[in-house]
Formats: sequence, C-alpha cells, structure tokens
Amino acid sequence: MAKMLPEYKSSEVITRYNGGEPILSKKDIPYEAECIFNAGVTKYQGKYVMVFRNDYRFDGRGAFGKCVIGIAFSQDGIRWEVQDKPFLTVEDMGDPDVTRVYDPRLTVIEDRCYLCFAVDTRHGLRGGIAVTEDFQKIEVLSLTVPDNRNMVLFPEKIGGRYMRLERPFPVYSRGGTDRFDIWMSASPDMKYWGESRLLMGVEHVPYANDKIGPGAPPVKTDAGWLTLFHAVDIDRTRGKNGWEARWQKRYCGGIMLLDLEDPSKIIGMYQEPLIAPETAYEVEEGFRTNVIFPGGLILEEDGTVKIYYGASDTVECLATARVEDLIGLCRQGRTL
Ligand code: BMA
Repeated sequence: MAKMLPEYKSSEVITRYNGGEPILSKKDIPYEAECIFNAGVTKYQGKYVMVFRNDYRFDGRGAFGKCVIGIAFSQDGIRWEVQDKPFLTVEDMGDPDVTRVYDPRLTVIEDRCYLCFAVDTRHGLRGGIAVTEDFQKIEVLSLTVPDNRNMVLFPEKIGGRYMRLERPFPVYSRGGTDRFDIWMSASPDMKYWGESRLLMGVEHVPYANDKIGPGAPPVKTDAGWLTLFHAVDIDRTRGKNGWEARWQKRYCGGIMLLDLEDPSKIIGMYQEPLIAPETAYEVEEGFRTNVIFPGGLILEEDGTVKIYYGASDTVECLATARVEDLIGLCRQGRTL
C-alpha cells in the first residue's frame, strides 16, 4: 500500500490576497478563454505587466485544444486591464513543428523585457527566450533542445554572463520516471547557453518526492537572490480529482536564497512549503487539484513582496509577504 503523505500548510508569513480569491480568471478575458493561470509578472516602464496562460476548448476528457499567452497591465499589481488580443500564439512562432506555447515568465534586464516560455513541438518540449520593448514586437532569441522548460532569467548579468534557471527532463537517466531537478546555465548574449550545472536536486527538498522546477525569476536582495520554485509530490492513494480521471500530484511553492556573486551556491532553503494548496480554488475547484505554481515575485519599495501563482491550472492568485520574513525562512534552512 502506498504511503499517505502529510497535509501541508502554507507558512504563516504568507497572506493570500482577498482570502485567496483569484486576481485573474476567465471572466476577465475579452476573448475565448477557460483556464487563466501560471502567469509571469514584472514591473516595466512604471506599470505592472502580466503574461498569462490561457487554455481553452476543453475536449471533455482531459485536454485543451487551444493554448495562448495573454497579456494584461496594472497600476497596482492587483487590478488588471487585459489587452484585447493574445500576446503570443502558436502561429506567431512561424514554425509548423510548434504545437503549444505556455507558462510565460518575465524579467526586465537593462531596460528590456525578456520572456521565457515553454514551447511544445512535435519533437519535444523546448524552453524559449524572447525579448520585447513595447509588447507588440517580439523577437525570439533562443530555443533549447528538448526536453527543457520552466526557465527563468536573473535580472542582471552575474560575472559578465546572463544567467538562467531551468528544468530539463532527464527521463532515461533518472530511472524512467519523474526525478527532475533545477539546473542553471550562463550566456554571453542570451543566444548561446552553456556552463550548465545542477543547482538543486529533487532529493534536497523534503516535501518533494517527484520533481522540482524554477518558479519565479530571482529577485535581488542584500542577503542574496531570492527565488520561488515549485515542488511536487505524488501519492498513489490520491484518486480521481477535479476534471481529470486521475491526478495524484500535489504542487507546492518553495523558497530559497542564492549567493549574489555565485548563484550556484544555495545560501538556504526553507525546509517546508512556503505555499501549499489550501483554499477551494487550490485544492478542489480547478481543472486540476492541489496545484500551486508560482511564476512571479515582485519586491516593492516598502519591503513587501507580491507572489503570483497559478491555482490548480485554472485561475491566477496573489499572496503577499515581507521580504525579511522570506529571507528569515531561507536562513532557517541554511546550507552555506
Ligand atoms: C506541469 C506544467 C504546468 C502545470 C503543472 C500542473 O507539468 O504543465 O504548466 O501547472 O504541470 O498541472
């Protein structure tokens, strides 16, 4: 009999905005939309910008026929004005091999806004990096070889190199099942990536037994680079859930602190989930269930942070915390 896994609770330092009510969902979208989630958020030219995933045309069994990346702007990071057209679609990629674009992340570097996103192709999953200055024109700079995704960029060069966190899928070499870890690579120009190394293995996260992956692009603090990741456990006793025939995973949001000069060094990682699925949206009402998928972390001038996360692949939510508290949690799990 499979082992029952414990219930997890979010850390007390986290406050769900509006009790966990979504800040963006399908009712806010002026075009065909169903599931609005896994957004990337940043501040650019005086406004908050959000790019979000929109899955629609559910086939009634377990998959969506369409997926686009939408875009919205906000003055306060809470109320959003959604643009009347999607920001990035499969057709925009101009490559017949591409079947889906999704899970976008945003990072501003040297006054330009970079987008990392996942690209499904007929020959595997690729991680894309693109740049824009006006959210109209977008230039794709690089696409990884399969299988890689969940990429996030650091907001500045470190040691003269652009840096990213990423999550390859080494299936054959990790036992033929999910055992996926967080890696990092460096680049002189955003196009050519190398110097790849392991940042954190799934076995280092006490509340994951399946896989981990980068979540929100790292934020610079005096104490180090603060970054959110997702961590997944599987419990075979979990049965039918949500709209799916079978969903046995749980996704939690975790937090860690990386060394400013050498971000391949983890200063500390909070040993428990920072955000665990708890509200109805997160636990039971979505297309999936038990999913917290963080994609945006914004540090405000008053020392608070905004954490944006997708809830159960259906809606987008917001939580807040104090940056000092997050750093404190990471230091409790100090490794350096
Ligand atoms: C992952 C990705 C995410 C999604 C998560 C939970 O593999 O597909 O986009 O949020 O699963 O379903």
